[in-house]
Amino acid sequence: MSEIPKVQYGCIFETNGGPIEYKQIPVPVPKSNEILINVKYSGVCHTDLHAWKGDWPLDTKLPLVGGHEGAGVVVAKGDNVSNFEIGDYAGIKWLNGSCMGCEFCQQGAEPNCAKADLSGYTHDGSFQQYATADAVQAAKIPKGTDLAAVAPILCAGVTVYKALKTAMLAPGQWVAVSGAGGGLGTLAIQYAKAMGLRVLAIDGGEEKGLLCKDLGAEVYIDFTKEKNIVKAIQDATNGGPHGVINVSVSEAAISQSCDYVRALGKVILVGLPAGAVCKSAVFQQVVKSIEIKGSYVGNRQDTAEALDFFVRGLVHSPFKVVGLSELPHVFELMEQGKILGRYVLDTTK
Ligand code: 8ID
Ligand code: ZN
Ligand code: ZN
Repeated sequence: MSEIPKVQYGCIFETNGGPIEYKQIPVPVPKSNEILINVKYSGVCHTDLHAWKGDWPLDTKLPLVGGHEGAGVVVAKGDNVSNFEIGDYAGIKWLNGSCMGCEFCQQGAEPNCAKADLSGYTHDGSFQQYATADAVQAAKIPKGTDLAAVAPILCAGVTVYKALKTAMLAPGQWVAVSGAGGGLGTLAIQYAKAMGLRVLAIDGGEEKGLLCKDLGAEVYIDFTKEKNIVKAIQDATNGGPHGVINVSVSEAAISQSCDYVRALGKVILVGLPAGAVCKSAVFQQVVKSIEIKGSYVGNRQDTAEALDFFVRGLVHSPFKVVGLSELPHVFELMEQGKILGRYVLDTTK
């Protein structure tokens, strides 16, 4: 066993929207129920940007180390941990831990637990070289897995896989992915295809269009160019998609999905633009009998299933690796909508 240092490099901020400092910070000590993971790579999710800005109606801890798509190796564990051994590969997810005793935890809906502890939000996350995770919720990653490539599966992959399950669509039906060129969207296209669905992708710009098509979307709608988005989507899908996975960070795009979805269709809300409201015309909603459902990450079973698709080579996040110290730059690009797929941080740089 390699020795665990007392200090490490991490990205930390003291105030929401304040400077993000890449500096030496203490290595956390795992509690009795926790494992200590030497994080090798961490994806950067748009949620990390929301956490830094503090634009959601839920307080973050401060100071905070963000990050919740961490993939690494177990280097220490608390006395009560029996499901991980030193040397195992483990993943840090958004849901770091939960009470395991409330009505939601009891039915496997741990993300909905009122006491949910969130990585990179209420619990220091994966933008550091060593991070702690509740062993019950930490993801099991098979040994030999490419840790950079698997990182985006831990939030983006699990989330879109769960959203597609929530939509309960049948093979051969159309699903629209709104925000298809981003971290969640690029994986949603591939999970949808692997589940036998036909994919219409919506995002902005030619580069994202080429990427979406490359990943398996049959149709691409460029929201920055298309004048009548509702008509274009309904025409391309012969009456509207049977389901919509909303992963954009746009209130307008979310409300619009209630307009173009097919009768009896499912509108799934995943993206969380600050202060947004989903507007659906009651007349249309009733006459078309559409469903609007929220979907929030996934539970342990969803995680295992989403990882299985990755391990079998069915889904692969288009990602770019940069050093952990580059996090502020990655946030800038993300804010401008310039990221194709995901950025993954190498914690050694
Ligand atoms: O459990 C959950 N519900 C969950 C889990 C993980 C992430 C929710 N999220 C939320 C994040 O907090 C964020 O609000 O999902 C949203 C998307 O996360 P992401 O995929 O990590 O973000 P991104 O990589 O920046 O991709 C967003 C894409 O949306 C496009 C952008 O161009 C970008 O490619 N987009 C935007 I902004 N406006 C659009 C529009 N009007 C649009 N695409 C189509 N139409
Ligand atoms: Zn996330
Ligand atoms: Zn609970």
